[in-house]
Amino acid sequence: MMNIALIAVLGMALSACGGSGGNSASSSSSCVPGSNTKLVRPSGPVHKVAWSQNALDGAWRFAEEASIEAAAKAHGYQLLKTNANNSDVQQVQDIQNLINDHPDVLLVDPHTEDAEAAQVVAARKACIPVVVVDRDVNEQQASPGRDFATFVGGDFKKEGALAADALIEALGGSSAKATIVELDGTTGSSPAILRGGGFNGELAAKAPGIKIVAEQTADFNRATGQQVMATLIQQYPDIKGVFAHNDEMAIGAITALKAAGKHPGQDIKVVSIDGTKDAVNLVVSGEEYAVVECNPRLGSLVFDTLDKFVKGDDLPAWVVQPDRVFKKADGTAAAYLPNAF
Ligand code: GYE
Repeated sequence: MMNIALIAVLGMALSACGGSGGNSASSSSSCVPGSNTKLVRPSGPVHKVAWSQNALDGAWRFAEEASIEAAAKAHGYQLLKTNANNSDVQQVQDIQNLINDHPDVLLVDPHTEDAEAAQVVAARKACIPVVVVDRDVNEQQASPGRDFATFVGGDFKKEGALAADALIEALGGSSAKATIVELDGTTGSSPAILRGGGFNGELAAKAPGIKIVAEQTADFNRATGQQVMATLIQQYPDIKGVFAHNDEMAIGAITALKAAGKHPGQDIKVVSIDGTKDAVNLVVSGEEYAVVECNPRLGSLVFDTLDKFVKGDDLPAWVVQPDRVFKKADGTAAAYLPNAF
Protein backbone atom coordinates (compact mmCIF):
# COMPACT_ATOMS: atom_id res chain seq x y z
CA MET A 1 0.00 0.00 0.00
CA MET A 2 2.76 2.38 1.01
CA ASN A 3 4.56 1.70 -2.23
CA ILE A 4 1.52 2.28 -4.37
CA ALA A 5 0.79 5.57 -2.60
CA LEU A 6 4.40 6.65 -3.07
CA ILE A 7 4.36 5.72 -6.74
CA ALA A 8 1.12 7.65 -7.22
CA VAL A 9 2.61 10.76 -5.61
CA LEU A 10 5.81 10.42 -7.62
CA GLY A 11 3.82 9.97 -10.79
CA MET A 12 1.90 13.17 -10.15
CA ALA A 13 5.09 15.04 -9.39
CA LEU A 14 6.76 13.78 -12.56
CA SER A 15 3.84 14.58 -14.81
CA ALA A 16 3.47 18.06 -13.34
CA CYS A 17 7.17 18.76 -13.50
CA GLY A 18 8.61 16.97 -16.46
CA GLY A 19 5.52 15.87 -18.32
CA SER A 20 4.73 16.84 -21.87
CA GLY A 21 1.31 18.34 -21.06
CA GLY A 22 0.13 21.60 -22.62
CA ASN A 23 1.34 23.89 -19.86
CA SER A 24 5.13 23.57 -19.75
CA ALA A 25 5.40 24.86 -16.22
CA SER A 26 5.99 23.31 -12.83
CA SER A 27 4.02 24.26 -9.80
CA SER A 28 6.47 24.65 -6.92
CA SER A 29 4.55 22.06 -4.84
CA SER A 30 4.94 19.29 -7.42
CA CYS A 31 8.35 20.34 -8.68
CA VAL A 32 11.34 18.12 -7.88
CA PRO A 33 14.16 20.29 -6.52
CA GLY A 34 17.46 19.65 -8.21
CA SER A 35 16.10 18.15 -11.39
CA ASN A 36 13.45 20.65 -12.45
CA THR A 37 13.89 21.93 -16.00
CA LYS A 38 10.68 23.92 -16.44
CA LEU A 39 9.32 27.30 -15.54
CA VAL A 40 8.24 27.23 -11.89
CA ARG A 41 4.87 28.66 -10.86
CA PRO A 42 3.87 29.42 -7.27
CA SER A 43 2.00 26.39 -5.96
CA GLY A 44 -0.59 28.32 -4.01
CA PRO A 45 -1.15 31.63 -2.31
CA VAL A 46 2.01 33.68 -1.93
CA HIS A 47 3.11 34.65 1.60
CA LYS A 48 6.89 35.00 1.60
CA VAL A 49 8.54 37.07 -1.15
CA ALA A 50 12.34 37.35 -1.38
CA TRP A 51 13.81 40.53 -2.87
CA SER A 52 17.45 40.76 -3.96
CA GLN A 53 18.34 44.43 -4.49
CA ASN A 54 21.69 45.20 -6.17
CA ALA A 55 22.39 48.41 -4.21
CA LEU A 56 20.76 51.17 -2.16
CA ASP A 57 22.76 54.17 -3.26
CA GLY A 58 20.82 57.03 -4.71
CA ALA A 59 17.35 58.47 -5.17
CA TRP A 60 16.38 56.04 -7.94
CA ARG A 61 17.16 52.94 -5.93
CA PHE A 62 15.60 54.28 -2.72
CA ALA A 63 12.39 55.05 -4.65
CA GLU A 64 12.38 51.58 -6.17
CA GLU A 65 12.96 49.92 -2.80
CA ALA A 66 10.15 51.94 -1.17
CA SER A 67 7.79 51.04 -4.02
CA ILE A 68 8.53 47.30 -3.74
CA GLU A 69 8.09 47.47 0.05
CA ALA A 70 4.79 49.34 -0.24
CA ALA A 71 3.37 46.95 -2.84
CA ALA A 72 4.42 43.89 -0.81
CA LYS A 73 2.77 45.40 2.26
CA ALA A 74 -0.42 46.21 0.34
CA HIS A 75 -0.60 42.55 -0.69
CA GLY A 76 0.04 41.42 2.89
CA TYR A 77 3.24 39.60 1.92
CA GLN A 78 6.29 39.11 4.06
CA LEU A 79 9.34 40.58 2.28
CA LEU A 80 12.81 39.10 2.81
CA LYS A 81 15.23 41.81 1.67
CA THR A 82 18.91 41.84 0.77
CA ASN A 83 21.15 44.67 -0.50
CA ALA A 84 24.30 43.70 -2.42
CA ASN A 85 25.96 47.14 -2.26
CA ASN A 86 26.94 47.06 -5.93
CA SER A 87 28.87 43.80 -5.51
CA ASP A 88 28.23 40.85 -7.81
CA VAL A 89 29.98 38.53 -5.34
CA GLN A 90 27.66 39.73 -2.60
CA GLN A 91 24.54 39.47 -4.76
CA VAL A 92 25.31 35.88 -5.82
CA GLN A 93 25.66 35.03 -2.12
CA ASP A 94 22.48 36.95 -1.25
CA ILE A 95 20.44 35.05 -3.84
CA GLN A 96 21.81 31.73 -2.63
CA ASN A 97 20.82 32.61 0.93
CA LEU A 98 17.34 33.65 -0.23
CA ILE A 99 16.93 30.38 -2.16
CA ASN A 100 17.89 28.50 1.01
CA ASP A 101 15.05 30.33 2.80
CA HIS A 102 12.53 28.76 0.36
CA PRO A 103 10.46 31.84 -0.46
CA ASP A 104 7.21 31.46 -2.43
CA VAL A 105 8.65 33.84 -5.02
CA LEU A 106 12.08 35.39 -5.61
CA LEU A 107 12.43 38.88 -7.11
CA VAL A 108 15.90 39.68 -8.46
CA ASP A 109 17.22 43.10 -9.49
CA PRO A 110 20.61 42.04 -10.87
CA HIS A 111 23.66 44.28 -10.60
CA THR A 112 25.03 43.12 -13.96
CA GLU A 113 23.64 41.00 -16.81
CA ASP A 114 25.92 37.98 -16.53
CA ALA A 115 26.88 37.62 -12.87
CA GLU A 116 23.48 36.78 -11.39
CA ALA A 117 22.08 34.77 -14.35
CA ALA A 118 23.36 31.47 -12.95
CA GLN A 119 21.55 32.18 -9.66
CA VAL A 120 18.28 32.66 -11.53
CA VAL A 121 18.84 29.24 -13.13
CA ALA A 122 19.71 27.83 -9.69
CA ALA A 123 16.39 29.12 -8.32
CA ARG A 124 14.50 27.48 -11.20
CA LYS A 125 16.26 24.19 -10.49
CA ALA A 126 15.41 24.58 -6.80
CA CYS A 127 11.70 25.01 -7.73
CA ILE A 128 11.49 28.67 -6.72
CA PRO A 129 9.54 30.97 -9.08
CA VAL A 130 11.52 34.06 -10.12
CA VAL A 131 10.61 37.49 -11.51
CA VAL A 132 13.49 39.68 -12.76
CA VAL A 133 12.94 43.33 -11.85
CA ASP A 134 14.39 46.63 -13.18
CA ARG A 135 17.70 45.36 -14.64
CA ASP A 136 17.62 42.28 -16.80
CA VAL A 137 19.88 39.24 -16.73
CA ASN A 138 21.61 38.01 -19.88
CA GLU A 139 18.75 36.16 -21.55
CA GLN A 140 21.16 33.82 -23.35
CA GLN A 141 22.06 32.51 -19.92
CA ALA A 142 18.66 32.63 -18.19
CA SER A 143 15.47 32.90 -20.24
CA PRO A 144 12.06 34.37 -19.49
CA GLY A 145 9.36 31.70 -19.74
CA ARG A 146 11.76 28.97 -18.65
CA ASP A 147 14.18 30.12 -15.94
CA PHE A 148 12.10 33.07 -14.77
CA ALA A 149 8.52 34.23 -15.26
CA THR A 150 9.20 37.60 -16.89
CA PHE A 151 11.34 40.72 -16.83
CA VAL A 152 9.54 43.79 -15.42
CA GLY A 153 11.38 46.99 -16.29
CA GLY A 154 11.89 49.99 -18.53
CA ASP A 155 12.84 50.12 -22.19
CA PHE A 156 16.46 51.18 -21.73
CA LYS A 157 17.27 51.18 -25.44
CA LYS A 158 14.39 53.55 -26.10
CA GLU A 159 15.47 55.74 -23.18
CA GLY A 160 18.92 56.02 -24.78
CA ALA A 161 17.38 56.94 -28.15
CA LEU A 162 15.12 59.56 -26.52
CA ALA A 163 18.19 61.02 -24.78
CA ALA A 164 19.94 61.24 -28.16
CA ASP A 165 16.91 62.98 -29.71
CA ALA A 166 16.94 65.54 -26.89
CA LEU A 167 20.69 66.19 -27.17
CA ILE A 168 20.47 66.51 -30.96
CA GLU A 169 17.71 69.07 -30.51
CA ALA A 170 19.75 70.94 -27.88
CA LEU A 171 22.76 71.09 -30.21
CA GLY A 172 20.81 72.49 -33.16
CA GLY A 173 19.28 69.53 -34.98
CA SER A 174 20.42 66.77 -37.31
CA SER A 175 22.86 68.91 -39.27
CA ALA A 176 24.69 70.01 -36.09
CA LYS A 177 28.45 69.56 -35.84
CA ALA A 178 29.74 69.12 -32.31
CA THR A 179 31.71 66.86 -30.01
CA ILE A 180 30.23 65.31 -26.89
CA VAL A 181 31.16 62.86 -24.14
CA GLU A 182 29.18 59.95 -22.71
CA LEU A 183 29.25 58.86 -19.07
CA ASP A 184 28.33 55.18 -18.89
CA GLY A 185 26.52 53.39 -16.09
CA THR A 186 27.84 50.29 -14.35
CA THR A 187 29.77 48.19 -16.86
CA GLY A 188 27.90 45.02 -17.77
CA SER A 189 24.52 46.17 -16.36
CA SER A 190 21.57 45.99 -18.73
CA PRO A 191 20.68 49.71 -18.48
CA ALA A 192 24.28 50.73 -19.30
CA ILE A 193 24.49 48.33 -22.24
CA LEU A 194 21.11 49.23 -23.72
CA ARG A 195 21.09 52.97 -23.01
CA GLY A 196 24.54 53.21 -24.59
CA GLY A 197 23.42 51.20 -27.61
CA GLY A 198 20.17 53.12 -28.02
CA PHE A 199 21.90 56.49 -27.73
CA ASN A 200 24.86 55.72 -29.98
CA GLY A 201 22.65 54.15 -32.66
CA GLU A 202 20.19 57.04 -32.72
CA LEU A 203 22.97 59.63 -32.78
CA ALA A 204 24.79 57.94 -35.68
CA ALA A 205 21.53 57.60 -37.63
CA LYS A 206 20.05 61.04 -37.00
CA ALA A 207 23.00 63.42 -36.48
CA PRO A 208 26.25 61.97 -37.82
CA GLY A 209 27.98 65.34 -37.35
CA ILE A 210 27.76 64.95 -33.56
CA LYS A 211 30.71 62.84 -32.46
CA ILE A 212 31.30 61.08 -29.14
CA VAL A 213 34.96 61.85 -28.38
CA ALA A 214 35.10 59.97 -25.08
CA GLU A 215 32.95 57.36 -23.39
CA GLN A 216 33.80 56.36 -19.85
CA THR A 217 32.02 54.62 -17.00
CA ALA A 218 31.18 56.52 -13.83
CA ASP A 219 29.26 53.63 -12.28
CA PHE A 220 25.87 55.38 -12.06
CA ASN A 221 27.45 57.38 -9.21
CA ARG A 222 27.36 61.14 -8.58
CA ALA A 223 30.84 61.56 -7.04
CA THR A 224 32.41 59.36 -9.73
CA GLY A 225 30.58 61.34 -12.42
CA GLN A 226 32.09 64.51 -11.03
CA GLN A 227 35.62 63.04 -10.97
CA VAL A 228 35.40 61.58 -14.46
CA MET A 229 33.95 64.81 -15.90
CA ALA A 230 36.63 66.91 -14.20
CA THR A 231 39.28 64.94 -16.10
CA LEU A 232 37.40 64.78 -19.40
CA ILE A 233 36.73 68.53 -19.56
CA GLN A 234 40.49 69.16 -19.31
CA GLN A 235 41.14 66.69 -22.13
CA TYR A 236 38.22 67.85 -24.30
CA PRO A 237 37.58 71.51 -23.45
CA ASP A 238 35.60 72.09 -26.68
CA ILE A 239 32.81 69.58 -26.12
CA LYS A 240 29.30 70.92 -26.51
CA GLY A 241 27.32 68.11 -24.91
CA VAL A 242 27.26 65.40 -22.25
CA PHE A 243 25.06 62.31 -22.16
CA ALA A 244 25.03 60.60 -18.76
CA HIS A 245 23.34 57.19 -18.44
CA ASN A 246 21.73 58.38 -15.19
CA ASP A 247 20.86 61.59 -13.36
CA GLU A 248 23.35 61.06 -10.54
CA MET A 249 26.30 61.14 -12.94
CA ALA A 250 24.85 64.17 -14.77
CA ILE A 251 24.57 66.09 -11.50
CA GLY A 252 28.20 65.26 -10.69
CA ALA A 253 29.22 66.24 -14.22
CA ILE A 254 27.43 69.61 -13.99
CA THR A 255 29.29 70.37 -10.74
CA ALA A 256 32.61 69.52 -12.45
CA LEU A 257 31.78 71.57 -15.55
CA LYS A 258 30.97 74.63 -13.43
CA ALA A 259 34.19 74.17 -11.45
CA ALA A 260 36.05 74.16 -14.78
CA GLY A 261 34.48 77.51 -15.73
CA LYS A 262 31.82 76.17 -18.10
CA HIS A 263 28.17 77.22 -18.10
CA PRO A 264 26.03 74.09 -18.40
CA GLY A 265 22.80 74.93 -20.21
CA GLN A 266 24.58 77.60 -22.27
CA ASP A 267 27.94 76.42 -23.62
CA ILE A 268 27.42 72.72 -22.80
CA LYS A 269 24.13 70.81 -23.03
CA VAL A 270 23.57 67.92 -20.61
CA VAL A 271 21.00 65.14 -20.93
CA SER A 272 20.47 62.16 -18.60
CA ILE A 273 18.01 59.45 -17.61
CA ASP A 274 15.93 58.72 -14.44
CA GLY A 275 13.76 61.66 -13.32
CA THR A 276 15.15 62.43 -9.86
CA LYS A 277 14.08 65.61 -8.08
CA ASP A 278 17.67 66.90 -8.10
CA ALA A 279 18.08 66.49 -11.86
CA VAL A 280 14.61 67.74 -12.82
CA ASN A 281 15.29 70.83 -10.69
CA LEU A 282 18.37 71.41 -12.86
CA VAL A 283 16.19 71.11 -15.96
CA VAL A 284 13.75 73.66 -14.55
CA SER A 285 16.65 76.02 -13.71
CA GLY A 286 18.09 75.52 -17.20
CA GLU A 287 21.42 73.89 -16.30
CA GLU A 288 20.34 70.54 -17.72
CA TYR A 289 18.57 70.34 -21.09
CA ALA A 290 16.38 67.27 -20.58
CA VAL A 291 15.82 64.24 -18.39
CA VAL A 292 14.39 61.03 -19.85
CA GLU A 293 12.25 59.24 -17.32
CA CYS A 294 13.02 55.78 -16.00
CA ASN A 295 10.26 55.22 -13.48
CA PRO A 296 11.59 53.39 -10.37
CA ARG A 297 8.13 52.91 -8.88
CA LEU A 298 7.88 49.36 -10.14
CA GLY A 299 6.12 47.86 -7.11
CA SER A 300 2.52 47.77 -8.38
CA LEU A 301 3.52 46.53 -11.81
CA VAL A 302 5.68 43.78 -10.28
CA PHE A 303 3.04 42.57 -7.82
CA ASP A 304 0.16 42.84 -10.31
CA THR A 305 2.25 40.77 -12.71
CA LEU A 306 2.89 38.30 -9.91
CA ASP A 307 -0.87 38.03 -9.25
CA LYS A 308 -1.42 37.09 -12.89
CA PHE A 309 1.36 34.53 -12.70
CA VAL A 310 -0.13 32.97 -9.55
CA LYS A 311 -3.53 32.80 -11.29
CA GLY A 312 -1.92 30.75 -14.06
CA ASP A 313 -1.87 33.41 -16.81
CA ASP A 314 0.89 33.17 -19.40
CA LEU A 315 3.08 36.23 -19.09
CA PRO A 316 4.91 38.05 -21.87
CA ALA A 317 8.72 37.75 -21.75
CA TRP A 318 8.91 41.45 -20.83
CA VAL A 319 6.46 43.66 -18.94
CA VAL A 320 7.45 47.20 -19.95
CA GLN A 321 7.31 50.17 -17.61
CA PRO A 322 6.59 53.19 -19.87
CA ASP A 323 8.73 56.36 -19.72
CA ARG A 324 8.47 60.06 -20.68
CA VAL A 325 10.80 62.99 -21.44
CA PHE A 326 11.03 66.09 -19.22
CA LYS A 327 12.19 69.43 -20.67
CA LYS A 328 12.01 73.06 -19.61
CA ALA A 329 10.78 74.52 -22.91
CA ASP A 330 7.52 72.57 -23.12
CA GLY A 331 6.72 72.74 -19.39
CA THR A 332 6.96 68.98 -18.86
CA ALA A 333 9.78 69.25 -16.29
CA ALA A 334 7.92 71.76 -14.10
CA ALA A 335 4.69 69.75 -14.35
CA TYR A 336 6.42 66.52 -13.31
CA LEU A 337 8.58 68.00 -10.52
CA PRO A 338 6.06 67.61 -7.65
CA ASN A 339 6.02 63.84 -8.34
CA ALA A 340 9.77 63.48 -8.77
CA PHE A 341 11.69 61.20 -6.36
O1 GYE B 1 19.07 54.47 -13.92
C1 GYE B 1 20.24 54.20 -11.91
C2 GYE B 1 20.32 53.12 -10.94
O2 GYE B 1 18.80 50.07 -13.03
C3 GYE B 1 17.56 51.57 -14.35
O3 GYE B 1 20.14 51.97 -11.75
C4 GYE B 1 18.32 51.37 -13.10
C5 GYE B 1 19.47 52.31 -12.91
C6 GYE B 1 19.11 53.75 -12.75
O4 GYE B 1 21.42 53.06 -10.15
O5 GYE B 1 20.07 55.48 -11.41
